[in-house]
Amino acid sequence: MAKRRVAILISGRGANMAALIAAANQPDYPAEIAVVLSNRPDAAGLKRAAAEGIATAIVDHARFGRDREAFEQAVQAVLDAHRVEIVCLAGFMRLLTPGLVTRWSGRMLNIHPALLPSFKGLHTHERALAAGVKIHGATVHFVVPDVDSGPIIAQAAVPVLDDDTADALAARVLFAELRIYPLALGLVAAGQSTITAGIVHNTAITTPSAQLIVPDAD
Ligand code: 4DW
Repeated sequence: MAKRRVAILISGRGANMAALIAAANQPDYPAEIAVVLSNRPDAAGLKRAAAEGIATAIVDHARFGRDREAFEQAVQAVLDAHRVEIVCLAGFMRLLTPGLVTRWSGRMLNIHPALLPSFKGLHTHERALAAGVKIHGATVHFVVPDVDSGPIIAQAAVPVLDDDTADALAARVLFAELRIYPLALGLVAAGQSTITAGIVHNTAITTPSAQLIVPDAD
């Protein structure tokens, strides 16, 4: 089977990007990374991707001023040039307009460092600690115009420990992120994640234990 061609959009170090690249290096994985695109010319993830032999592109948002549509046209041109079929946001920090998001409906994924719909937005680990929740985690979802609101593809849970700091909790959640983002992209690329009435059905997951992802925290 032909592999789905994926773009990873980053703004920073690309921790999740690296996990997706590692997964895509496996022969049986249903996706290949066609291009890594950054809106920041200095994003450390660009060098990391290039070192893996992956094409990289920079679309510097600062060059477009307030014109988000011109920025997104340049992004779309890169996606077209690399014949991209699926887009993964991985620490990408530019809010995308409904125009681009709708164009990629059902084909654009994001990872959020919380168990959605709890803790949408920023500073999720601080807010989870302040709320006293005992289970926290990460969510991979399809991107819709409303931030952190799209259909949920996969989630991973981590425990919140009594003496946690935001940094310690963030590290535990990141470990979970690195597990579920490749899993979720694999499901979508294989056509095993379908959206019906806003709900994702993961048709290949048939046992409870296959759905419950609780990475070993230590
Ligand atoms: C996200 C949402 C909003 C901003 C940054 C990140 C989460 C992931 C994401 C990126 N682009 C997106 C999403 C999303 O979930 N949904 C859509 N697009 N539609 C954000 O507001 N960023 C601001 C800039 C921050 C910076 O440059 O540091 C901005 O003004 O774009």
